[in-house]
Amino acid sequence: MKETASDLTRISKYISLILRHKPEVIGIELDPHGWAEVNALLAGVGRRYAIDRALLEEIVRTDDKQRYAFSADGTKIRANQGHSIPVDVELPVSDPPETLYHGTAARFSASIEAEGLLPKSRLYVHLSSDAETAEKVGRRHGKPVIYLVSAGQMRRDGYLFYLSANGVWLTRTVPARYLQKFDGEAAGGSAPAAGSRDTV
Ligand code: HQG
Repeated sequence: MKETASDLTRISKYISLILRHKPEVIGIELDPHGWAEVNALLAGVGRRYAIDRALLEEIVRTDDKQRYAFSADGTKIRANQGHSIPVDVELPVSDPPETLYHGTAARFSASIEAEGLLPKSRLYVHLSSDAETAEKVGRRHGKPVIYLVSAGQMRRDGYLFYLSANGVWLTRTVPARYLQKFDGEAAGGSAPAAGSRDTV
């Protein structure tokens, strides 16, 4: 029987859990660079969902955020970013654009404006290169709020930025002085420059 899109999403979420957070749920370990053996992953996921190599390849190929990558020889797989367990996925240090975006929930604003952006359970703070993506990320947590991050200034001040294989910008923390609340209409797709900026 052919899997539906929602079946694939359910399996993909389980794979994310394994490759980013809890490989132990299927009794495997990731290597220091975040790789899992494809055969071990298939065996472990297969105890819960019908999966084979072809389906895993379809999930990797069609993933909307390109969350996963196979090793060059195809024997290993890892998540491109989003980990809470300490692995080094060999992210290149990269010069960010002048402005990046972070979407969060309104209820976190007071804390964020007091202590800056912290990675919380993950290894890095996740930043987007466009406001629309940040808005979607924020909506996962509640009523969305978007912050502009003065990434270029941070870089000039010595902070390091990494660009994941799937285009997510990562950095360890963002002090509050580099944040401005963004009051644009990202969800409607209007240009970020049209929004007003409130200094935090
Ligand atoms: C918030 C998804 C209070 C932060 C997305 C966020 C992303 C603070 C939450 C990726 C804070 C952590 C990551 C502070 C940060 N006080 N709250 N000082 N500093 N926070 O899920 O960025 O679909 O770990 O704003 O697309 O929401 O899973 O991070 O709301 O790229 O592939 O603490 O996950 O990708 O939440 O999302 P998360 P995130 P996937």
